[in-house]
Amino acid sequence: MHRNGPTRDIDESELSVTEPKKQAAGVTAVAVALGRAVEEMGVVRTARTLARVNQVHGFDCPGCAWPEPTGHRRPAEFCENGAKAVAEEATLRTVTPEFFAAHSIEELADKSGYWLGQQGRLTHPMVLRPGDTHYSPIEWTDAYRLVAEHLRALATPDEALFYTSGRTANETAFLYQLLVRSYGTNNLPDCSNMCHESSGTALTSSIGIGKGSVSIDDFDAADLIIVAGQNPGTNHPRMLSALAGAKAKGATIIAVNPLPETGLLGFRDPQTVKGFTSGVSIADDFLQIRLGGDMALFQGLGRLLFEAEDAAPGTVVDHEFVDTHCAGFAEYEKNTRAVDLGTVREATGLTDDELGRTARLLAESKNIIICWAMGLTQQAHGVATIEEATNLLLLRGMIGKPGAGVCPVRGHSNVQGDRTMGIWEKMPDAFLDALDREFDITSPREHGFDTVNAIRAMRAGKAKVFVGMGGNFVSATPDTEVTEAALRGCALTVQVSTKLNRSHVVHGQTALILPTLGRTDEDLRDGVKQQVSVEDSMSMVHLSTGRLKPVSDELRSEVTIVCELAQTLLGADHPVPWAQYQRNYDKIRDAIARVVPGCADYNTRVRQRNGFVLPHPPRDSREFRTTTGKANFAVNELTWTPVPHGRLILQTLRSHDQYNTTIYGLDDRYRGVHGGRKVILVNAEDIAESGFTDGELVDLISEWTDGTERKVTGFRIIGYPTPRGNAAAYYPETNPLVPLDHVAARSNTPVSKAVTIRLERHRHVGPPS
Ligand SMILES: Nc1nc2c(c(=O)[nH]1)N[C@H]1C(S)=C(S)[C@@H](COP(=O)(O)OP(=O)(O)OC[C@H]3O[C@@H](n4cnc5c(=O)[nH]c(N)nc54)[C@H](O)[C@@H]3O)O[C@H]1N2
Ligand SMILES: Nc1nc2c(c(=O)[nH]1)N[C@H]1C(S)=C(S)[C@@H](COP(=O)(O)OP(=O)(O)OC[C@H]3O[C@@H](n4cnc5c(=O)[nH]c(N)nc54)[C@H](O)[C@@H]3O)O[C@H]1N2
Ligand SMILES: [Mo]
Repeated sequence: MHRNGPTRDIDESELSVTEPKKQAAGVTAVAVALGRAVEEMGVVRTARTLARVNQVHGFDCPGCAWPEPTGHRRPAEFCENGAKAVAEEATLRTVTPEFFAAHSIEELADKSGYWLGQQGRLTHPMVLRPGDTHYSPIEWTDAYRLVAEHLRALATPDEALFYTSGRTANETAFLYQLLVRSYGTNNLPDCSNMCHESSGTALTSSIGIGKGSVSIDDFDAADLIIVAGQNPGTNHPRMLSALAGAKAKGATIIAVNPLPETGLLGFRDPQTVKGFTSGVSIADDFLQIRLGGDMALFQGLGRLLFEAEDAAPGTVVDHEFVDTHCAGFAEYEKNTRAVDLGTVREATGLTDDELGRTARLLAESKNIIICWAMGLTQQAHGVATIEEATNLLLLRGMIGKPGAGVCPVRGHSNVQGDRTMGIWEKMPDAFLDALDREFDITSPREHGFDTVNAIRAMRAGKAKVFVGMGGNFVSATPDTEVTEAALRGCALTVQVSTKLNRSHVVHGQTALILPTLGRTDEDLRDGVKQQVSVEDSMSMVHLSTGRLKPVSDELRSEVTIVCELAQTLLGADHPVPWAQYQRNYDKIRDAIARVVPGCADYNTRVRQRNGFVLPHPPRDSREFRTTTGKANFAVNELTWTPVPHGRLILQTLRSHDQYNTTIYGLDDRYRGVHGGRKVILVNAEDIAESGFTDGELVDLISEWTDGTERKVTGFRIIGYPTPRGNAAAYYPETNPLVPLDHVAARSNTPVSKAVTIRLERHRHVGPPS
């Protein structure tokens, strides 16, 4: 039943461009999803698998973190991109020891991430020893021993790094951080450092908890929903159904984005009969903002709200909420009233009319939700931007009541749960105290390295062992050349993975690939089916059960890998009952219940029909556990992203046919880019002004404040309706352009959405093709 992956790699000369689509989803989406699924796993496995996505007794879709509806679940509670995520994992294509024997590392290092991923599921633990040209098979026990030897040889545990990507389930995450802290370090960088860290930082400071305050039902009660810096049509397609539902109940929806993203502007719900034939326009208004202009927008809107309050006192500012629950209002008011609207227009590119009508809606709406994703977080002033959005909601009393609140829309399906379970380089002492009490260990208290600092540490030779629990560190991180050199400097790199990726071919002196079960795979221990649990973007925790027969008997669950490594590394007399946990995941959940706040009675509650919702003090009782004990109005100096003369500001984003560094295919259907990925979308007037022609090949050179430059070559320039001076290109191809030190203030998140670049005509070098 096994299949081989495609042999052909991407040929960028086959790239073609069509008009961007006006509507998302609909019949095409269903057809594309089924086509991909059948291609990867055949008809029977497709039918068996897709019917189980996001169902009560099924598995959690590994696509995104958007919640499932709590009431009636439709038979197909998935979307085109969820189906692609499932097909990618449930594929019958395999990467076997024979594959590794046939392909040297040198050869694999020349392949695209797309080609690597398309080869299929990893089937055996593999090792690459110093001097080897090919990976070769290794026994699991030998692999653990090798890792333990390297870890024991370090001068201090702080020379090791333990990365996590957000697919890891709660049970694994809890045990993994327990292993890492038992070993003796807090070096737990994760994908969240590159993702919603800015949201967590801002919200913790403003409302005392780094999570969103709305639940899925709040969408039905909202009358204004702002979606800023997010492309749900591609990255959270099921959110479109929630938005369409809110709209049907009378909500107004405003999209704030530099790009006219198809899903936001038009949507055909593939899950309703009507949606097959006719679509709705999701956004009632589209504010085409300049990259990095959102902080100016929110401050400008704040000023207009104060003016509206002056015109009709007592109708705009929720004085009762502000007086009872907030701190810092007077200073916020003073600062905000002084905001210069001319600067706001320049920073945002928006007109007085656009600002005025948005302010009016904010002043008049009874229930307001603000949603956001990477367009806000991956900015140098991302934390302050999110604080300013939160300020508006506080001013209007919009936290802790139905139909209103902050909604950071998470990325990876369990990235929020991983944090709840302790995957964080600076977990609060209270959590560590509880961990130590439960297990009779002594967790280190000194904070560890986040993702950017982990790269710096490897570069400086201060970190020598890298362990990745999922993810694709090399391709996901900024400044590719720097990061690759940093990893190559390690003594050992270990990747616990489902699929082949670039992090396996850019490696330390010794490298290990440990193949693991995915969300869809059946996980049997002593003949008993094990389940794992996850938390969605709205703090709902529920079970996930894989049912597919794994593609190889050699695969081990992430829990097993952590427990077996722990026993080898920490010895048989270690106080944590690793052997028990590995056999019965209920035992892990019992420990979680005793250690993790809000998880009491975990085993029982997680088995309820829709699981359970974790406590959120601002949402539940308008309680704000901040430094002041109140919700804090933040005061920030207005920061934005001007375009230097003759330069462009580049954002690096996702196509419709990828999951982060996993490239499903070469079809960014909604934006009209097909057959290739090396494109840069530029305003047609900027193309004309700079003397290029549409379709020409260019090199992109990024410029950093220290005078250094970085370059990627051979990108096709395409005229696209993005604001003047603002360009867009796909991640991860453009990661080499993002300087490692270009990080957001306070969250240390790489600024992937604002890189200053110039374009140069591409000169073909090398042999003619
Ligand atoms: N199919 C699929 N689903 C996914 C993913 C995937 O790769 N594929 N990734 C998952 C992950 S980990 C995450 S974090 C999420 C990511 O979800 P998104 O944040 O939607 O992902 P991006 O493609 O980075 O899109 C950023 C959006 O912000 C806009 N934007 C960029 N800069 C600015 C700005 O300065 N201001 C404003 N207002 N808008 C701006 C861009 O035009 C774009 O629409 O999706 C998750 N879901
Ligand atoms: N320039 C730029 N860079 C970015 C971003 C951007 O917008 N622009 N976005 C950032 C964001 S938001 C994020 S979240 C990061 C993503 O960073 P990562 O989470 O590190 O990257 P992914 O591409 O999601 O990881 C894919 C790999 O995970 C492995 N995998 C998949 N499922 C499983 C599983 O169940 N278990 C295990 N053990 N492994 C599994 C597979 O081997 C696969 O190759 O990238 C960040 N980097
Ligand atoms: Mo993310």
